[in-house]
Amino acid sequence: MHFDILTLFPEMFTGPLTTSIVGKAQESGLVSIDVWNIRDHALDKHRIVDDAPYGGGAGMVLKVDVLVRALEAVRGDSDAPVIYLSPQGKVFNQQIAGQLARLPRLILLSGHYEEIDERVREHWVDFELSIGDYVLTGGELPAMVVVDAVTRLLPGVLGDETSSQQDSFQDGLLDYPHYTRPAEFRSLAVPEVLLSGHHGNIERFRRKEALRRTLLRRPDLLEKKDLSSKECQLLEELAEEYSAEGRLNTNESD
Ligand code: 9D3
Repeated sequence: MHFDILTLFPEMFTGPLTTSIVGKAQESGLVSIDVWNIRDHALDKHRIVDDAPYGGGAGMVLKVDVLVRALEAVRGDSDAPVIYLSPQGKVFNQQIAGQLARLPRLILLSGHYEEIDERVREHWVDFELSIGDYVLTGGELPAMVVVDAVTRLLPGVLGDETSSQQDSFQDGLLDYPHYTRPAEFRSLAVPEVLLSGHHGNIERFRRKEALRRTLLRRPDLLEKKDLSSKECQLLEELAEEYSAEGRLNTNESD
C-alpha cells in the first residue's frame, strides 16, 4: 500500500513513520509513504500558502490554487482517494481502518490550525476524517494515526503472535487482564486459573474478564456487539455478581 501525505510540516512525520512497526513495514516494502510539502507548490516569491477569509473574521484559509497544484502533482493520473483530516470529518474507527486497508493508495491532506478553501473540499476531497472530539493544532498527528492504524492491518505487517484479528476493538470487546512472572509480587498473586494449565478454564476466565471490563468501562461497545450464547451467559454471571455486591453494600449502609 502507498500513502502520500501533504502537509506544511513534513518534518513532523519523520520519527513516527520510520520507527517501530510502521518503520519495519516500510523497510520490508509492505508499505511506502511519501511526505510532500504543500509550500513547494506556492509559486510566489514569499511562498505564501494561506490568506485571510473572504467576508472577514479570524483565522487564515489555505489557498485553493496552492492546494490544487499540490494535490494534482501528487495524484498524477491515479484515481487514489484524497482524505482530508479535519475536525469536521467522520470520526475514524477500526471499521474505517479496515476499509482503507483494502485500498492500494491513499492521499492524506493535513491542514494546520486553519481551514481549507471550501472549493478544495467540494471538488478534490473524497472523504473527511477526524480522530475524535478534541482540538489539535493540525491534521498531522491525525494523518499519522490513520497511517499507523491502517498499516498494521496490512497482510504481513504484524507477526502471527500479535495477529491483528485477536485485538481488542477487532472483536468488539476490551482486552482481558495480562500477567507475567513472578506468580506472586509483594503478596499480590496472579489469578490461580492462569497457572492451572487448563486451557478451557483460561479461555473462559479471559472472555469473562474482557466482558467485565467492557461492561464497566465501555458499555456502549456491548450494545453494538452481537453476543454469542457463551458471552450472554458470562454477562449474566457478571450481572449477578454486581447485583449481589449491590445487596451487600445496601446491608452495609443499614
Ligand atoms: C475554530 C476554527 N478553527 C480554528 C482556525 C477550528 C480548527 C481548525 C483546525 C481547530 C483545529 C484545527 C486543527 N485540527 C485538525 O486539523 C484536525 C483534528 C482535530 O483538531 N481533532 C481531531 N481530529 C482532527 S483531524 C484534523
